[in-house]
Amino acid sequence: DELVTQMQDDLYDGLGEEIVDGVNILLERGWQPYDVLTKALVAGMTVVGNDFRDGILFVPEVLLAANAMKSGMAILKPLLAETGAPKMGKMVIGTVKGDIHDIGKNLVGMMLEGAGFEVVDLGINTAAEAYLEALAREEADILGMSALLTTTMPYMKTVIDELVEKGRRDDYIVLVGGAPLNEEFGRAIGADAYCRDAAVAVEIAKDFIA
Ligand code: B1M
Repeated sequence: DELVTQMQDDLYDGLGEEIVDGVNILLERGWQPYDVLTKALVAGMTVVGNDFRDGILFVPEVLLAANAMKSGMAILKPLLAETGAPKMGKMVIGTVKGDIHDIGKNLVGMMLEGAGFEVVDLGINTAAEAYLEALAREEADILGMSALLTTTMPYMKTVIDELVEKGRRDDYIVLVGGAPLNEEFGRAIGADAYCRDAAVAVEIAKDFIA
């Protein structure tokens, strides 16, 4: 599809208004919000990520691309959330301390809301105390943590260890995700599950709650 290719280019160039237009056009053409999200926005961000890795793009450009992506996600959010699905449970989610990547986390939150979960988003750079405090205050069922850096993913273990130490580990289902993680890492740090993407996170959360 030409428009999808164009949108991926626009995302690469950090053109927020064009992304908003593209999202609206695809929706008018009858695309499902989830397809717009994955096939246009997430796929476009993958291209950005590759060129960032290869030293072709730098932080300022990637930041523009991320902001353009967020403009598109803002349109999709209410569409993904308005499903009238029965209430499933409550998740506290946040990106771990030292890490400011939030697009994947936001996406997971959006999809979970769409599936009927209540989501309390602690934002980025979240310290263990903040997770523990929010889990108790919100009487949450699930803890979700996101990390995009190899240097911040070990912090997930810090949070889980803290839960263990306080005797609260078994009170919550702990789900983790983020590009550098894998299933083995999830097991090693004592999480209940590693979630490859937002759709998988929804399926796993549902399985645990059911
Ligand atoms: Co950063 N960055 N970045 N960055 N950045 C990566 C992660 C990197 C892989 C790029 C690269 O080199 N190829 C690299 C990490 C390398 C490593 O650790 N080995 C990197 C780096 C190095 C950095 C800086 C250190 C760069 C610098 O300053 N020199 C710096 C760090 C800042 C910090 O956090 N302290 C930095 C900064 C930034 C920006 C600010 C410019 C921007 C973030 C903007 C924002 O988020 N608001 C940015 C971006 C955009 C990226 C890439 C290009 C894209 C990330 C993204 O949004 N992907 C990224 C490249 C990449 O990932 N390949 C990169 C789209 C998103 C939908 O996918 O986040 O994977 P993702 O989420 C998925 C799944 O992983 C999963 O579901 C999501 C949806 O399907 N998931 C979960 C994620 N979290 C989950 C939680 C769950 C469940 C599933 O809980 C239950």
